Amino acid sequence: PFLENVVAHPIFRSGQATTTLIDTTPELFRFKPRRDRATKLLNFIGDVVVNGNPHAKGYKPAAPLAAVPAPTYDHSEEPPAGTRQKLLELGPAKFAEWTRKQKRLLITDTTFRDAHQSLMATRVRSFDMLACAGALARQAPELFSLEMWGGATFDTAMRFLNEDPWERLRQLRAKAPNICFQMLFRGANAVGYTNYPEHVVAGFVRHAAASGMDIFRIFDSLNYLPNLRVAMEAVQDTHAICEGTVCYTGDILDPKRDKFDLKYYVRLAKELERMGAHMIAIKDMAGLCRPYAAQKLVKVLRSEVGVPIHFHTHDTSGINASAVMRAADAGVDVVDLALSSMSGSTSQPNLNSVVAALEGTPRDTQLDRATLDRFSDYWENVRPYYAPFDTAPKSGSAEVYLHEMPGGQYTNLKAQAESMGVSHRWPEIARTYAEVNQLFGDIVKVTPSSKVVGDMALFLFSRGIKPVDVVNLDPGATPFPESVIDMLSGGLGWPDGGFPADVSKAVLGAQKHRAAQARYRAAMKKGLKAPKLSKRAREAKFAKGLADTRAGVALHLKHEPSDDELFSHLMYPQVHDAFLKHRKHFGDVSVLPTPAFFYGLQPGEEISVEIEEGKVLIIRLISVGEPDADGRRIVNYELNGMARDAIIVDKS
Ligand code: 3PY
Ligand code: ZN
Repeated sequence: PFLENVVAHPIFRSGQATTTLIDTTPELFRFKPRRDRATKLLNFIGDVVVNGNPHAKGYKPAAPLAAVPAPTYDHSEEPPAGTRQKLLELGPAKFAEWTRKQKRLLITDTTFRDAHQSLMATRVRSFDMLACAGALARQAPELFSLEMWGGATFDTAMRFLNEDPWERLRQLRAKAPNICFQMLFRGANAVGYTNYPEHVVAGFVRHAAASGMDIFRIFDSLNYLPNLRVAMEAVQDTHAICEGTVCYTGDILDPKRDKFDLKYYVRLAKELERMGAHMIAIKDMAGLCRPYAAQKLVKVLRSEVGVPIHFHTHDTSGINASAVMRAADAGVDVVDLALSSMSGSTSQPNLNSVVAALEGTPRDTQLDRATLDRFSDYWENVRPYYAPFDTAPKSGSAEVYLHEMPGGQYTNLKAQAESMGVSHRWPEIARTYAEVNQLFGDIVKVTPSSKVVGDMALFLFSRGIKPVDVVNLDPGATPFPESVIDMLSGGLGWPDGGFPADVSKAVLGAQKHRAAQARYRAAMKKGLKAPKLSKRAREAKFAKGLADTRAGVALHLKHEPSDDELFSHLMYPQVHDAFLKHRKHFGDVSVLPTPAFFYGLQPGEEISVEIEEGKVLIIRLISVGEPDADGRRIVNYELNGMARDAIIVDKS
């Protein structure tokens, strides 16, 4: 573009250009893409104004939503060193030792990931995180980590927010270079819903670590440990912490739920330690770990394994801050909490209040509560931007001990029930979910196994089939959801003891059931035995697989993919295609303030948009014209004080 500008400039064309033309003619540096970017954004806003954002559920705020000021800080000051510097200095094993030696309770802030995944269907945009991340890095550098990536964020960023998840990671990293970043990684499912080839899983881990990820919490939705091996080894080849995860379900205090007793969890944790985990997470994704169970579990795990224990829970019951306190008493090293205004209900317990509860005690967190309160205030004011997605229960409920749904699934399944017009029968659906869990033999329920239980529950409910009657159906004759067939066939791995044979046979039919049983037996025989490869050998093996995969993706995209594009495509091919198309058409819309992104502007409303550091567009909506014969409307703006318009097709 620079050369185009030079060649097009009147002085150059007059033949009188000298080398000083470049120094004396600043407009040469104003490239067309900048104008393009403004035009694209005006088209996007115009489209939202005229047609609505297809992902905003038709919601329109009554009055314009004001910009929320984030906590301020001195931009010339570097953030103080934090856990990230410690990790880079010590390496993961020594860092874990340091973690275990801390007397204070260490805290992971989940506000940027699980809190909004559980409360607001994972809709929080990078914009609102970036606005406060720089201040957080400087004012709360004692935090152990920020959980800000993985889980459902990868999918929703592209699918609903038209954002690039990799850019989110790097932009946040730039704002907060001092606190460890943490992600949730679904073992062999990476950040998707199905199993990916080994080179894809390992490649993804590597690229995430290189892009700034420090702590990988790796879990399997059936606690099937062979599914964790590839990701765990891949993390061990980087600078990052490999956090092996035990998903918690059932109730260790209930002798009748003996499938998931204390021994079960201890066995898993020890196995994970043997597999090289630097830390162990207890992942209580549904908030089922009751206070006294948490105390017992942490106490035993802490004495049975030598690495730090990291406790994750949800406050769905309303009582799980107490589980955190009991875990703290029992010596847990790190706990997950969310800032006050993003906590409670299906989200994590309240970070600020736990800090207050421990002040002056041996496990004082050494975090400054007044500072954290300012960040909570910020989120309290931002939260109304996400009103159409903010559908979590208003209070805690002991119903969770019946249905055992993970925090993030509850609101999704409820919305699905609503769209089927059966939300008034929610208690029956919740009961069906619990019965389907028993039908499958009582399994761990977390993405993606929780989705399979949900799919089956809605399938049976909508057909009026009782879960206990499934075993009496003609084998293989009912069109069960694909996800159910896949899980019972071993597509997600295996729960302890496999799936009940009568259910497997009824769902799969006799022949497929026999094949599934053979696969189960082979898997049990193999167990965790895998060819022990050196790091070099692993790298070579995966490099070959990835090179072939990359060539295929290049063919599809019609250009050589960047690593970001490669892994986004591999996780979600169609969603990524749609994302690229949107970006080509409208540019990078992540720079827009959230109200403008979801709800457009109202006449007279003005926003400032920083399209890159120091380059700001002031956009004011003036008016929206009537549609012409072809349904086109003229949207009038002022852009940096100059009249501009966009022509938008009204799709109504
Ligand atoms: C996810 O996999 O997204 C989860 O949050 C599971 O709890
Ligand atoms: Zn969670």
